[in-house]
Amino acid sequence: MKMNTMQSVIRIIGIALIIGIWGCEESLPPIDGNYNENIRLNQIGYYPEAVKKAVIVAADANTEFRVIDAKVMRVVLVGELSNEHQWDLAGEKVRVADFSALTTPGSYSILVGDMGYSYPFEIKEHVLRDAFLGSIKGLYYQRSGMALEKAHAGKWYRPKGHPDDSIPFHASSGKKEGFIRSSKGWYDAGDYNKYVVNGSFPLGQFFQLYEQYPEAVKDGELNIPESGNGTSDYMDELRYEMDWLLTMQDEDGGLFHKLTAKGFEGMIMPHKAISQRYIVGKGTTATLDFAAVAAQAYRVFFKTDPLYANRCLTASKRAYEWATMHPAVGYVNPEDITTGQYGDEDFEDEWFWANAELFVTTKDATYLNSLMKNPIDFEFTPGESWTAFMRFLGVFSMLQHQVVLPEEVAATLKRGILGTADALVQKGEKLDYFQAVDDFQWGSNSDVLNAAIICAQAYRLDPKKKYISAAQHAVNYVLGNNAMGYSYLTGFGSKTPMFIHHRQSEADGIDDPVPGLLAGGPNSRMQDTVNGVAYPINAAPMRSWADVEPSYASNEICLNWNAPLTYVLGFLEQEAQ
Ligand code: 9MR
Repeated sequence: MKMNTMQSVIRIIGIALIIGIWGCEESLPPIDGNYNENIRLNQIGYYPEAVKKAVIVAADANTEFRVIDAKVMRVVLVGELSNEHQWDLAGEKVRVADFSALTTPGSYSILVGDMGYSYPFEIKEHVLRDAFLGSIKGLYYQRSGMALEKAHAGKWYRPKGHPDDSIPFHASSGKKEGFIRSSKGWYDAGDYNKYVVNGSFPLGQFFQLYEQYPEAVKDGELNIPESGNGTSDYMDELRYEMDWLLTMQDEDGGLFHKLTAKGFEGMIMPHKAISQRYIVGKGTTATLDFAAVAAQAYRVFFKTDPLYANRCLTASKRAYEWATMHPAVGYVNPEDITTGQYGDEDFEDEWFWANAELFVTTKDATYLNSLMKNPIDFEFTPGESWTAFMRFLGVFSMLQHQVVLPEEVAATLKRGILGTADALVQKGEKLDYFQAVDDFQWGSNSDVLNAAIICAQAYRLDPKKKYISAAQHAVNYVLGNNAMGYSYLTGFGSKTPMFIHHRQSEADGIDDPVPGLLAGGPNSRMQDTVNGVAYPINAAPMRSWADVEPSYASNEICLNWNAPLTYVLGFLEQEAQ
């Protein structure tokens, strides 16, 4: 990633000349807090060697931009804006300010003609560290069955909600009577229910980061109740979810689909949301997703807690057995249940993921033979997420453990990922705001980031700058370089969502929403307009977003959206400087 010395020298001379031409005396308008929202950039900042491009909406031709060192109010770089582009996904006419040449650490703002200043940002190493840790701490705030103490939660402390220690079965579970204890776990999203499909899938993404970068988060870094216990705070947080998932396995090995109230609760605090909850449904997707993540759990917990790891692996194999006997049991909400369905009638991706993780963990060729029966689909399609992106998780795990793979399988996987990543890089070069998604659906921010994960894996296979830049552009997009001009991560950036669809944030009487949660993002389907949500008029796909609490289709938060953000931020913190 380092520039060669000659390039650096030329760059420094260039910047010195520019500053010389502009002179230090030129008086700059004060930065008085009136930032111009039409100058879009990553509101947190950039690594020194990163490609850095701000996007300026509706700027005049021949306008210059200047990067100002905000501490000493001095121009450090002057550049020309690009020609104007008509960006249809964003519905905007834009010019680009490329300030990649600026590599000196500092606090900056961009001044464009007479438009004024951009939001402030930093250039430094580890610039994304706080956002990375924040995105994990967001999970702590989602913990069910536990009071959040002031010492860890700050002003967002709250009483314990949803002990879930005695939950009756709904008829759809196949059980006629009885109760189970199904405590712990994270709330899925803005609602308080717990879903096995969307517990397992994001947990798999979180585990992936740990397997690849076990040192990414150390003990004591997150200020959670387990801090100081000698194991990574990250793994402590993830175990809180794994513990719950284990409770959702039936005696015969199958997984119940979800733990839920019959309908969504009102916008009230967890401890006040006391509607009766039930164990609902049982099916193949939940069972296979669990089998996959529990096999992964064996690998990531083995060093610190072999007993727990073994328990996870046994549970994984039992789940897999159940799925073998029940290979295609779908899930549809029963008539009296209206909460998240997470239904999927295509079981192939789930089979693939379970086979891949079990093979990597056990090295039993039966799993590998089973997954190699069908050609592997390497195409990335926006909107797959919890329905299909898990096959990529299987591929990533296999590539991570290439030594256990036959050579030709490893070669196929490598070719597949590099091919997809190359296509995504190319898309990102052409598409609005340099990201790779051209269809903005429910949870689009996670699509942008899932595409980035593929590029991150490509980088791990073949460390070319284009792959890491693609991942960085995706992060820049969610942190402010986008058509809404918002950093979509609550509490991180200058302009962040204030009215996420999140029951605690709505009900706690605190102005700031719970931090570290990623809003779903623009959703061109706008399913919630039926409930009166108003989107920007004639919203282009990338502007189909509204920072209003009722907008569950664009402004909710969700585990499977935080997960790829954590992964990509963690990856960049380890690999990019
Ligand atoms: O992310 C889910 C999206 O793909 C679906 O289209 C949508 C409607 O079924 O549900 C989304 O998931 C929600 C889940 O059903 C309930 N908890 C909140 C989730 C995020 O909005």
